[in-house]
Amino acid sequence: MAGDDIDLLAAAEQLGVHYQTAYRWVRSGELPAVRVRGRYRLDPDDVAAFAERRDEPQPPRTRRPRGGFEPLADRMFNHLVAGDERAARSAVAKLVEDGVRFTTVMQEVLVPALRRVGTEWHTGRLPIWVEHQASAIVDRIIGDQHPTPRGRRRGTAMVAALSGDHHVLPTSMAAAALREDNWHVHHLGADMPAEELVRFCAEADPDLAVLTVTTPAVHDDVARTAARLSALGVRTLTGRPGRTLQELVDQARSR
Ligand code: B12
Repeated sequence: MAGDDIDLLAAAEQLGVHYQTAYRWVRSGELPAVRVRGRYRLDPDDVAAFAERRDEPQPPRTRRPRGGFEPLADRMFNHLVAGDERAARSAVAKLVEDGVRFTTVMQEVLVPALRRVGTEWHTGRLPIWVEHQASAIVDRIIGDQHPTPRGRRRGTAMVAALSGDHHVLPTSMAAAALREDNWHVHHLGADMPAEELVRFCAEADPDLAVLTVTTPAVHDDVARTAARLSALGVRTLTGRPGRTLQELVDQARSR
């Protein structure tokens, strides 16, 4: 190593991370370092190369379970209906640990299970409290799995549903999918007054606005708000029931 090597603190500063984070990377062997008299020394070129590698957006992982997702979605439905939060959470955690993207888990496991809950509730086979409990469990699962990808952000996005639409889960899923695809996301949730949403975008100037729609009653408001956001120069995407999170991610990427 050349004489201008640096210590771990300087490397952490160069990488813009906490000392402990840099230490963890050194210990795991991801960040090259040598020990001199009990202290780590690093080559600044190695640190710069490491920073560059981290900045590259990660290729999406595409693992699928051997038996496909359908049986997993059925089991998830059963866990949600039984209120078995531990089983629901650990089923999702296991898939993510096995390398399935969380966006895929949401779309292929949580969405079909929720749809089935909706159908059974609508036809009177399930009481409303089961639907409420199932929604609360899914809400916490999305919180558990809050994606924090590495690398450069693609841009800033705002995700919300307008006043009159109380379905917050599709907005949480859209926010999580965009986060997993390296967007910095402002998640404003559901039932958001159009006026406030437009004001937020005027001030925060996001690269992308995503309006999620689940209740048909808000369609006209959504169209009007999308037009106002576009007039502000904010690219706006509108989602509908049945549209997928992968479609959202693809549309967000294409300019
Ligand atoms: C949970 C739930 C509720 C909960 C919501 C709680 C919460 N924390 O979110 C509560 C109890 C509040 C609720 C209330 C109501 N609900 Co509700 N609800 C549901 C349920 C079971 C799940 C909703 C959900 O999360 N869906 C998300 C899913 C599963 O996927 P998705 O809709 O395809 O959404 C995808 C897209 O939006 C995509 N996406 C998001 N953003 C973007 C952006 C882009 C650009 C793209 C491409 C994609 C995209 O992401 C999602 C996942 O892929 C559904 C069942 C269902 N089929 O969805 C009923 C359902 C939506 N509800 C329904 C109804 C009728 C109501 C009520 C009117 C009931 C009532 N009489 O009060 C109220 C309306 C309240 C209101 N004003 O909004 C109906 C709607 C029917 C219709 N077409 O009008 C459904 C379909 C149930 C049914 N089968 O009848 N509901």
